[in-house]
Parts: sequence; C-alpha cells; structure tokens
Amino acid sequence: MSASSLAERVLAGDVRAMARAISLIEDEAGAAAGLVRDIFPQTGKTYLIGVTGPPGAGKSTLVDRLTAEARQAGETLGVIAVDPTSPFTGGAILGDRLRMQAHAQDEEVFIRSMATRGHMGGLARATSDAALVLDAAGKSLVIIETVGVGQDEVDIVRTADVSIVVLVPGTGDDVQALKAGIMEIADIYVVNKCDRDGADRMVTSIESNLALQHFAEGEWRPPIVKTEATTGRGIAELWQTIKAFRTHSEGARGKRLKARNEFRLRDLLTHRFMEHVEANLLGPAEFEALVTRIARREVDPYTAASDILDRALGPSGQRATKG
Ligand SMILES: Nc1nc2c(ncn2[C@@H]2O[C@H](COP(=O)(O)OP(=O)(O)OP(=O)(O)O)[C@@H](O)[C@H]2O)c(=O)[nH]1
Ligand SMILES: [Mg+2]
Repeated sequence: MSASSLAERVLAGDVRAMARAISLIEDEAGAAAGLVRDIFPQTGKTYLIGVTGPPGAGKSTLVDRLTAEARQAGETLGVIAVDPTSPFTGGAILGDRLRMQAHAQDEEVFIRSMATRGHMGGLARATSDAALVLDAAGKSLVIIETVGVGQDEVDIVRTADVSIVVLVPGTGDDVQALKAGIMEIADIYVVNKCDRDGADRMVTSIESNLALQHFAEGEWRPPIVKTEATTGRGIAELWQTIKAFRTHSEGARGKRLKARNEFRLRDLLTHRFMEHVEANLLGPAEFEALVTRIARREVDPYTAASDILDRALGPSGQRATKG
C-alpha cells in the first residue's frame, strides 16, 4: 500500500489503517515520513492529554475511567500507552488490553500500546507521530500515558495540551525524587489510590511543594484531584478539572502548540543530522576510534565535533553565517 492511500484511509478514520500507520512509525520505516507529510495538514485539531507518574500508580486504570467519562461527554478518543516493562505483543500489551476491554466494542475509541525499547532515543518522536495519526483520523481527544522516569517520557507529557501527574499515597520519598523531573510539568495533580492510608498526607506534601512556587494573579495553580481509579471515584471531578484547565488555557494554546512543534523540529534535526553523520561521514568503527582518541586525550571533544561539522557542511569559512 502506498503511503498516500494509507494516509487517505487514516484521514477517513479507518481503524486498520490507523493501526498500520502506527506500526510503520514504530518500525521507523522510511514510509512513515511520507505518511506524516500527507496527513500533517489535517492535524492540529485534537486535544492532547498527557498522563504521567511512577510505575504502577494506576495510570492505565485512570485513563480507562477517563475514557469512559469523555465518551459520555461525546468525545472520540485515541489512547497511547507507552509501556516500558510489559512484553510487546504486536501492538497491544495484554494487561492494557484486558483493562481497556470495556471499550473494545466502541469504534470511537482507539487504544494502542507502544514499547519504549527499539526507538533508539526517538520515543518522543514515535509517540508524537502516533498522536498525529489519531489526530488526523479525527479523534477529538488523544490521551498519552507514560511512566514518568525518563526525559523522553517527561517531554512527551510536557508538550501535551494538558499535563496530568498521577501520584499515590505512601510515596513521600517519590515526591522528593520526582520533584526535579515531573513535578514542575503538572497542570493537574491526581492523588490516586485514595482508598489507601496517607492520601491526605500526599495532598499536603504536594501543597507544600506548590507553596514554594509563585503564581501570578490569574495564573493557573495546579489543582489536586483525589481519585480511586478502580471504583471510578473522583473521575468526574478530574474530567471537570481538565475542562476547566482547557477553558482557562485557551488563549495560551498557541504557545503550547509552538513549544511542541519547536521540540519536534529540534529533535528531528538532531536525529537527522546524526543519521547523516553516521551514514555518510563516520562509520561505526571510525566513530568508535574517535571516541577512544577523545578518551585518551589525543583530541578534545570540541575539536572533534568541529571537525565533523566541517566535514558535514564544508569548512566554517564557507558556511553561511547568520546575518
Ligand atoms: N487500591 C487501589 N488500586 C488501584 C487503584 N487504581 C489502580 N489500582 C491498581 O494498581 C495496579 C496498577 O494499575 P495500573 O493502572 O496498571 O497502573 P499504571 O500506572 O498504569 O502502571 P504502569 O503502566 O505499569 O506504570 C493495578 O492492580 C490496579 O488495579 C486505586 O485507586 N486503588
Ligand atoms: Mg499503565
């Protein structure tokens, strides 16, 4: 199937075409670039919800509940779960599939798991492209679930339209550990597993963290929503909070979109440049030899990088300089 007819079918909302398109993206097939090119003009309409938090916090259970809530409100959904641990089974992870089977009969809900392995540092890229496919297919909401551990995972959620950080009681140490990474990206905090002891302590801990930050008059102060995803308690409130944030941040949406696309362009350029260097300038053996020379202090990394840049672009004297 050519990329263009696949694109047409994606744009028509064909479920099998969506699955195939995401597989192409996952395989880093060259055809994926053509596909993105063809669907891109039709994207930018979907509202992107990023959900992150420590492993096992109940993110998937929560997303499942949120999906049901959003469906009732008339939204159509795409869900992408980025799964670092579970064995990858051809596009769906068993646990997620079981948990999500409530929506199995619902044509308007498309659920897909993506493995973190095998993207060669391009997880954010693959996930963004998969979200584009769901966007092009006309889903009004796309939810991306990631474990908030790696920089890639955090970046994915950071550039969503709304970033939700899920925490659980009894993990005060986690809050300390996660602070630097995911605490600063939250638009909404969720304290899930509120059936457990220590939920209020967790809320207080987040509150005191927020108290250290300055919020200007009229600026959104991340609310904390208590949930129990297994029973659905608090999910309606979470949905209302998402809607409130959406309304509040409408004016700033352009800024988010710009940030997201800036991130993508920089990421893609870095990737493509390295690809070019590795394919055309330095074979693996040569690269390795250069690294060894740097380690031996025979050459410094700045000089080595400049040499590569000169070989890629011509000597700096000939390089176009910015006016
Ligand atoms: N007691 C309790 N258990 C919950 C709650 N929400 C989820 N769980 C359970 O927590 C476990 C992990 O839930 P998941 O939804 O898979 O958590 P996750 O954050 O998606 O996990 P990873 O994707 O593996 O990081 C499951 O056994 C859920 O049933 C809750 O509110 N209360
Ligand atoms: Mg999960």
